[in-house]
Parts: sequence; C-alpha cells; structure tokens
Amino acid sequence: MIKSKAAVAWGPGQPLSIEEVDVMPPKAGEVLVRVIASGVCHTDAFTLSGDDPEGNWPAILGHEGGGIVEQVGEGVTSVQVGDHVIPLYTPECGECKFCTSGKTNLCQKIRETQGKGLMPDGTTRFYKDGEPIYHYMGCSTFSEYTVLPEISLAKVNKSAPLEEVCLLGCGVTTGMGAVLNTAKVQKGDTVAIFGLGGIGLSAIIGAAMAGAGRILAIDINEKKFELAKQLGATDCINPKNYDKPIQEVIVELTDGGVDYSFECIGNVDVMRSALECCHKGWGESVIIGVAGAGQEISTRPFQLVTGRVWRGTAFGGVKGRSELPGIVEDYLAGKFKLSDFITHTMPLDDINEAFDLMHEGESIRSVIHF
Ligand code: NAD
Ligand code: DAO
Ligand code: ZN
Ligand code: ZN
Repeated sequence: MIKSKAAVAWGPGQPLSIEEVDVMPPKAGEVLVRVIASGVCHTDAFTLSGDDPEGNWPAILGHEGGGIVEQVGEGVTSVQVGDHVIPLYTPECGECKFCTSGKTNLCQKIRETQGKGLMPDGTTRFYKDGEPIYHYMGCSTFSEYTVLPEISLAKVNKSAPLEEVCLLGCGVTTGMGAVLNTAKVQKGDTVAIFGLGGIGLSAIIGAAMAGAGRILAIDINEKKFELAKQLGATDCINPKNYDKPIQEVIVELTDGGVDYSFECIGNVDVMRSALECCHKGWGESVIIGVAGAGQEISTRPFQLVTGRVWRGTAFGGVKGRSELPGIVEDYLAGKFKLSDFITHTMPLDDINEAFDLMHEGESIRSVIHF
C-alpha cells in the first residue's frame, strides 16, 4: 500500500477535498501509474454536479491524464515500469464482441465494473481511513497514484510531454476523432461546430486537417471566437445575436445547410439545432456532448426521412491502445498543437479553481501538474 495525495469528491455539488489516501498495489492484470498531469474536462464537472447517473460517491475523478508506470501486477506484459502511458476510459481488450467487430471502439470487457466505480474484480484500490473510495471512468487521474487495468492504458512515445499529451486522453482525441473518424469530413465540406470548449475547438482542428471549406463555429461566449479563428474557423456565430432559430440562420448562410455538424455542449435543444442545420438529402449531425440524466432529444422525423443523419460518438471513435500512440506521433510530427488548449496550469491543491474557471467560461483546459 502507498500513500497518495488525491482530490476526493465526497459527494455531488461539493468542492473536491485534497486528502492523503491509501492506494492498494495492483492485482493481476493491473498497473500502478504515477500521474504526471491531468486535464480537467467538462465531464468531470458534469459528474460532480450530480447529473451523471453513473456518479458513485466518494470518488476520485479525473480521466484526461498522462503518467508513468510505477508497478505492474501479475501477468501484465504490454507495459513495464517506466513506460509513459495515457489512461483510457474506453479500454481496448482486443477480444470482446465489440473489439472484434471492427465497427466500434466501445470495448465492453470491463464495462459493468467500471460503471460502478470498481476495478474488474469488483473492489476498489483507493481507501481513506479504511473506507473505500470509488474509481471514476476507470481512470481517477486526480490522484498522484492510480491503478488501472492493463487494457485501459495506451503506451506512448516517451519524448511526448505528458503535461500536453494528457489532453489526448479525452478532449482533443474526442473532437478531432469525431470529425476525422466518425464523420469522415472530406476536403471542401462545410461544417458547423456547436460549443467551443476543448471538444469543439479540437473538432475545428480536425475539420481544418480534413480540408473543410467552411468551418462555422457557434458559441454564446464570444471570448471563444479568437482561438476558434486561429485554429481555422471561417465564421464565428453567437446565436444570441439573432432573433430566429440558429439552424435557420445557418441554413441561409450555407446555401441549404452544412454537410456535417457537431454538438459539443451536452444541450438537447442545441442537438436539435445541430441536426436541423444539416443539408437536406445528406447532412450528418454528430452528438458529442453528454446531456443530463433523463434528458431526451427530439426533432420532426421528416428531418431524417429527407436524408439527414443523426449519430453520436465516444472518444472520437478512437481505439485507445492501437490508435492513440499514432495520434501522439502525429502530435510529435507537428500535425497539430496542444499548447493552444492549455489556458491554465495549477497544482492539485488548486484544482477547485480549475472547475471555477470552466464554469466562468474563462478556460479551455486547465491542466493539473502533480
Ligand atoms: P466546455 O464546458 O469546455 O465547453 C462547452 C462550450 O459550449 C462552452 O464554450 C460554452 O460557452 C458553450 N455553450 C454552452 N451553452 C451553449 C449554447 N446554448 N449554445 C452555444 N454554445 C454553448 O466543455 P468540453 O470539455 O468542451 O465538453 C463538451 C461536451 O462534450 C460536454 O458535454 C462533455 O461532457 C462532452 N464530452 C463528450 C465526450 C465523448 O466522448 N462523447 C468526451 C469528452 C467530453
Ligand atoms: O461502453 O457503454 C459504454 C460506455 C462508454 C463510455 C463512453 C463515454 C463517452 C462519453 C463520456 C464523456 C467522456 C469524457
Ligand atoms: Zn473528458
Ligand atoms: Zn474489448
């Protein structure tokens, strides 16, 4: 057992509390990781708010990390002590029906226990004063040390700075992957991106990489527009400046609608706008944002009858163990930058400030340095 400084979420709606917790050694097939850095994603805030039906309490949140293997459990062969790794909330076992389907990245091997905040054997590795603390999304990166199943680790090039590539553990991979893998945007396409946080801005990078002809960036916070333009947005639109539904505005601006749209907020009304701004006959809308528990989407079915397509994506459709190392290589080769996203860095002690900055719309990503 080792001691670890961690930010514990004791319950929904409460600030995180910095504690010294006990971390149990990795069991068979598990790995102890020393976390070097972790981004703070909107999904952490969503779970902390209490809106996430899978929230378990108390828990150690965080799922956008980068770290170094400290110890391996029995039978672990794919990583060794000293390897640099990115934790995966979507594991890749390579054996389950989902992994072998060739159709999805949603490995289900440890889905049930991960959703309950537990390791695959049904127990936790975190304790405080003898009481268990739950894992989060199989990652729990808001702790100096964390334990993950081997299938939840992508081994990456050691020359990549973990303080930056941690963002590939969620936000940047999700946004870029949604555009490049899920939608497969092509050169010259017109795209609309709703919500310009870490996910939406990464979707802009993906659209620019794909050679999209026009990239419409939509947000109600105009402070996001400058970076959106720098990354490749051609039009920045604030829906509050119009007195008609934003989908009508976009359809007019784009000669009938966009080829692809992406909802990067988690707002079911915006999801409808994103679908309905798509071009009749072929436009496709991809839902990335996670809506609150129990919320539902709606549109007139005729929108789909007339050729629009509604779909969704998790982790940008990326298979973490086999594909994420290549994305890190692309970053190292200068195909995209990560530093633009890191608006704030701070020690774990100040992690609540990262949540405040996100809620105030001041940050793109805060990265916690351990
Ligand atoms: P964020 O809070 O940093 O960004 C959200 C942006 O949406 C902000 O810029 C905000 O101003 C804008 N916004 C809010 N309401 C709006 C509205 N009505 N119209 C236009 N813009 C509006 O969040 P993020 O970290 O970028 O995450 C975005 C969403 O993606 C969240 O719901 C998160 O849970 C989800 N997510 C999904 C996946 C996945 O795999 N599907 C992965 C990571 C995050
Ligand atoms: O396989 O049923 C499943 C769950 C997969 C989890 C994918 C989560 C994607 C959305 C959550 C946002 C992640 C930060
Ligand atoms: Zn995330
Ligand atoms: Zn699998």
